Amino acid sequence: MERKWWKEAIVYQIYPRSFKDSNGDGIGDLNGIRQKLSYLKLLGIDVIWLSPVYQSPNDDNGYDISDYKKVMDEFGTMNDFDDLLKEAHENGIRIIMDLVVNHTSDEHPWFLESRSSRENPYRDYYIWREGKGENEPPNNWGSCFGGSAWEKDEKTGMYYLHLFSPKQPDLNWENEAVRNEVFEMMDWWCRKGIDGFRMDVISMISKTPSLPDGEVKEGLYGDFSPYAVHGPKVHTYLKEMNKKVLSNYDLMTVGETAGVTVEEARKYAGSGEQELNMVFHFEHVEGDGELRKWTDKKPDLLRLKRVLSRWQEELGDDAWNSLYWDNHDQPRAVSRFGDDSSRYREVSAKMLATCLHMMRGTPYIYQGEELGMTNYPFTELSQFRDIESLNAYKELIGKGLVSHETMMRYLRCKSRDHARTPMQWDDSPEAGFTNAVPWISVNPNYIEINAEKELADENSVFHYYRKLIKLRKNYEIIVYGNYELIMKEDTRVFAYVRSLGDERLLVVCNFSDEETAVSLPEEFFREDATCLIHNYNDSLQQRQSRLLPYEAAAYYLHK
Ligand code: TEU
Ligand code: CA
Repeated sequence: MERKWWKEAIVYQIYPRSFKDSNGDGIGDLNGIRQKLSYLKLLGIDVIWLSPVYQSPNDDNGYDISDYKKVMDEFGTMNDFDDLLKEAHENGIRIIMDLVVNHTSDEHPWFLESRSSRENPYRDYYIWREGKGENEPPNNWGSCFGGSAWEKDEKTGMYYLHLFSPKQPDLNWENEAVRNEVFEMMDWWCRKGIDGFRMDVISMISKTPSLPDGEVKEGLYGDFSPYAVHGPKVHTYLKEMNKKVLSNYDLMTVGETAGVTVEEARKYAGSGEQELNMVFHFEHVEGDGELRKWTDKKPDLLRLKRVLSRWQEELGDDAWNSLYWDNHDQPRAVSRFGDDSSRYREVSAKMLATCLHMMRGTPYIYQGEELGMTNYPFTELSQFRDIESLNAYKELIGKGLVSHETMMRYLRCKSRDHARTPMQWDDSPEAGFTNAVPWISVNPNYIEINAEKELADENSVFHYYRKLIKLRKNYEIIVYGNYELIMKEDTRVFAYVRSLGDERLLVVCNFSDEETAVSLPEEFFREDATCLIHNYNDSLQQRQSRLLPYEAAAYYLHK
């Protein structure tokens, strides 16, 4: 398999709004990130993925961009950005930018022009259609954030498409001028010296031009995905982007491709395709909902094993995988897949980290995950900031589909805001994130869970992540080895074997809070095998037949 730096890298995602406030306005910013570069260096990561820092009215926290070449005032200036990039590079850390080009903000000058008249030269930059009837949108599609995916614009009496909020109109990629604007903008950032892109909902940029009605589920709106996800020209556009921009630089590119299957991923990220380096799939974090994404059930381990193993085994040598539990759209991993009780929080956070970081692919750590940060104990609707959570509450309650109590339980489990509460740096007021009132509340458990405390404790979750990162740097098998799931039907234990040449690696993770009997392959418990990492710090005997609650370990053998 071909060696590449981005296959060997560990990525750390920063959600700037919630990372570190340097100027006391309660909002994280670029200089805050700069102050914490030494922390990231200590952790050992190679790449920062920066969630959007561009000028934005913040309807969706920066995923609605009104100027791609300006920094959001709240985050600082372009000079601050340049300084951050320079200092990161001096520390051996690369930065990849979030590229949000399925849509812009409705306050982007292109859209202001576009909506101003039917004849405006920018009209075709967006997707405008006549309504079906007087007050009936062009089709029945629902938007990801609730309501119709169409907004009627009174000025010209036509509708524009927005797969997300009405303040995020979709760009018309059919229009060559749009593509050229986007490519020129990307090139401008590349010339600045950035190291790549994470491409927001890039699987949705091409729509079936006839925009047919979608199947109606739950009696609300039609499903646009057959016509707008992996649409007819998505690969044509990405090949064009690759040719015109990406191939001219040494970049890392990862596509956010909701709804992607293994077969489809090979097209986006196959080495011969000249499109992207890798994609994010969502199979392990989606599909568990009772009402759309909403649920309060724990994920099913058998399904999780099946899904992650399929991606490990079937993507093959030709395409590359992204590994993640968490991002800014997901609840906290330890609360969701592990156990955030005080008894098991640390050990289960380490178990999850072991399970993911010993797999093949490029691992992503979401800010705070390396501390074992947990979900927030939300009790009131007024505590939420996220447009998705607030809209879902309004819509689902409004339509009588769910009660207030049930919806609050769902939000307590799955709201995107769990990921967005401030980084917990120390035990001073507001967790050292800010000396003002933060834009969203700090999790009250910051006295117990914070970076300062974990840095001082060599058995902390933080130092465990450091160790995992070092192992990946020292053992090729972790990056490039083959993967095989063992104990397939076990409902508590996730175990797999990696192999590369004469080397073998056994990874075993107990996902349950009970001691569990196992029967692990003999060879890993011979004298010449070593235990590379273990999440219980008392000097346990290497155990072939019993696992403690949430126990995890990796055993290595060189024949
Ligand atoms: O998310 C894309 C996406 O598919 C979301 O609908 C995601 O599934 C949802 O947030 C999960 O609840 C990207 C960004 O990551 C997200 O933050 C943005 O809100 C969205 O695109 C629009 O830009
Ligand atoms: Ca600030």
